[in-house]
Amino acid sequence: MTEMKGRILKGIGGFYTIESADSSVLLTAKAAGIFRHQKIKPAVGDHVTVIGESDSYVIAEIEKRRNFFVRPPVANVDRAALVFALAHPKPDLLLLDKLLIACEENRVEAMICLTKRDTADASAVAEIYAKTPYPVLELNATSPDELAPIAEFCAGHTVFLAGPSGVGKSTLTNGLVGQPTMDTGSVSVKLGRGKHTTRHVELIPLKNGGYLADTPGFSSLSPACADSASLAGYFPEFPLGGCRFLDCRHRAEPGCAVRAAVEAGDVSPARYANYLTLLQAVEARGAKERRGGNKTAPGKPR
Ligand SMILES: Nc1nc2c(ncn2[C@@H]2O[C@H](COP(=O)(O)OP(=O)(O)O)[C@@H](O)[C@H]2O)c(=O)[nH]1
Ligand SMILES: [Mg+2]
Ligand SMILES: [Zn+2]
Repeated sequence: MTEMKGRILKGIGGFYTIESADSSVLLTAKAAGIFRHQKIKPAVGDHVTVIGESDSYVIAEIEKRRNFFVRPPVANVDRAALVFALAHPKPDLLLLDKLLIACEENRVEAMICLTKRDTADASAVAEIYAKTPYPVLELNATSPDELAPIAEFCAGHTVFLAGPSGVGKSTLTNGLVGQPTMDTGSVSVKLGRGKHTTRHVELIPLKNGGYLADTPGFSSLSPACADSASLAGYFPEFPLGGCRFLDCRHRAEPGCAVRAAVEAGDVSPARYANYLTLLQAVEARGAKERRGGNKTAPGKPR
């Protein structure tokens, strides 16, 4: 009877590929029956304890997750490179800010990776993020010489690349892992989407240690940003706590420190504008939920 601590790299049809903590052993295990009763499903990225004999290993324990992404299911991601092209396609900075919020919510350390620098100037986008804590990298993703900083950011971590299609995610993946694993550039005409549309996810070992979660895109990353009060907290460069009103939403309230910071040039007007757009969306969603809530409680006295 052996007992081994390791990590799930892959799971297909109820069989999980588990790498031992020292990376010396790879084995296949099934989930212990108890998880089914508890409605817990092991996920790629889980840190687990495996017990058993050769031929019949069982996942007996799953460690508490740092975070969990649903589509595709992957646990314990700690870093993400948010990949946006400077041109072709032109960068959607509202989407970038949404992904940054999702990273903040899930305690994933984000870096901004601006590709296609060989075709467009990066200074305008770089300036918008200069006052944020996020590292910004500008590069030509097709040039292997330029991958060192992103490789360093990923090394030793569990990472994913997120961003729209056509920005260079597959190109970067191929540069970061040992051998080519992803189709690049080719969009299947029949399907109208990238070829890499498989719903299963796998942790691919990186050249310099760590893993890349081979996720197809960013759909798993829609931010929850629960309510309008917490939204500003996901903009780390906003000076919170300095506003006159405790419940300031940083719109037109007098004595707002965030607006003052925008005027002083310490917060980018573009980030602030995206904050206002998202604030409105969160409030609209909140109002809709409240209306829905009333409908489901018809007997409630007024
Ligand atoms: N000129 C240039 N082309 C790039 C760059 N990054 C990616 N590409 C090209 O853009 C196309 C889409 O890249 P791909 O990696 O498939 O994007 P994905 O959809 O995000 O996976 C391919 O033809 C790449 O060769 C870059 O930095 N500069
Ligand atoms: Mg791709
Ligand atoms: Zn304020």
